Amino acid sequence: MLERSAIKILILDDELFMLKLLTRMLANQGFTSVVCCDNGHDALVQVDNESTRPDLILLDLNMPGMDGIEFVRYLVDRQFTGSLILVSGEDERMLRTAEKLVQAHKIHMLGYLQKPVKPAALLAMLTQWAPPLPVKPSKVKKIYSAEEIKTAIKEGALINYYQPKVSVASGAVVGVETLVRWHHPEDGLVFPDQFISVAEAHGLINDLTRLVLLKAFAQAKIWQQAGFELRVAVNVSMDNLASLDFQDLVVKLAGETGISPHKIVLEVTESQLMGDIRVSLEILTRLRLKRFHLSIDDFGTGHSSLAQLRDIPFDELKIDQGFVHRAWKDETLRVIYDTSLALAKQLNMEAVAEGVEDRDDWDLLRHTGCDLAQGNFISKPLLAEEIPQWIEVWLKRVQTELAVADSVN
Ligand code: G
Ligand code: G
Ligand code: MN
Repeated sequence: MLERSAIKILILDDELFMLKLLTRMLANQGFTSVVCCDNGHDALVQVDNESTRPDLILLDLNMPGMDGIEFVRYLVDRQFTGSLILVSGEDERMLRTAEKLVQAHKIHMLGYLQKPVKPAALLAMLTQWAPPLPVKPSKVKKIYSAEEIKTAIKEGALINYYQPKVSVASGAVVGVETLVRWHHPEDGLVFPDQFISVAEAHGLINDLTRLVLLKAFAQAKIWQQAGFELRVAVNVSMDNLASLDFQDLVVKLAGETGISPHKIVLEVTESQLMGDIRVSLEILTRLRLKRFHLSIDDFGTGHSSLAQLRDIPFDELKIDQGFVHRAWKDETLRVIYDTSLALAKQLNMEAVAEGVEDRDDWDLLRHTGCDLAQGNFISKPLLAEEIPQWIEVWLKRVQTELAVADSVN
């Protein structure tokens, strides 16, 4: 561990008073290698010179000339590997937004401090400082060509994973969401964000979805015969809903496998702006009439929106993970989460919270009466054959650790 006096700290703030105050606070705690700058240009000179390059920067957001956000962009250009603490008089929401931005740029953030800065808060943040890890060359996400995806579909290299959805009140395992992955011969496990949009753009999404549906329905049958009553959800791209053949396909496949429609959920996300929605509306309405369940996925993001809620008879609303994880402690997220939940209830839909990652998230769902939960706290997506064993372990966990039954009457 580096001595406090050896950690190079740069303070960038246009107010002389703040520079003095922070320098004093730091010195009181033994941080004595401190350089002050009252403008971004001077600070960049420090960053550019290897001998003065700081390990840690305390950065003010609001400065005349180059503001804090612009300064961060220049740090990115310079591949700055040190850490950052934002110090600002802006309100909490503004600071949180700035923090998100910095993190999106992959610059290490220790956190933000609101002015007036409390010495204890500053110290708490400083003690989290650690030397940067050696930079690994960041793995560039490979995007695959249409030809490669076509081959993968043809050769059956796409494998369905299944992520459990459980009842928040009882802990019962209600169903699973099918999430497709590609078992690539050289690259290993490839995730849908690396091939779904290419499949959509090159007219391959129908073939892909047909394969996913076929396997998911066959699997649903196997579970049914083994005594597991699971609803099986499949993600449907809006591009799938461009031709009336889709509804025939779903009805036919369900009929052939002998799965009753109410055991099947179609999760719909609108990934691009729709032109003519009459066809998709007709498909979804007819599927709903046949008692297939319809779910609006990633609610609150992109185009999964109020207009869709108005137009399409959904049975289920999935609150996007971006509004669930940490909603128990973040006021803005909490308001969006509560509102989405209330919308679902008032429109008689089941609410599913996605991205439940820890016990605090789970407890929020319990207190607020969300219907279903999905996320890594419950289980990551699994292979079909792992599901029975997982259910056994989960039900034990429900009884012991989660003590769900005690408040369910
Ligand atoms: O876990 P994950 O990385 O698998 O999923 C990423 C995204 O890919 C999710 O938004 C999910 O809706 C989407 N996705 C997963 N499987 C399918 C599929 O079979 N079809 C479509 N259209 N999207 C899918
Ligand atoms: O279809 P949809 O966009 O809802 O797909 C769910 C996505 O979220 C998948 O990529 C899945 O792997 C991912 N996921 C599932 N549970 C969690 C979780 O608890 N946390 C995070 N960050 N992602 C999750
Ligand atoms: Mn989904």
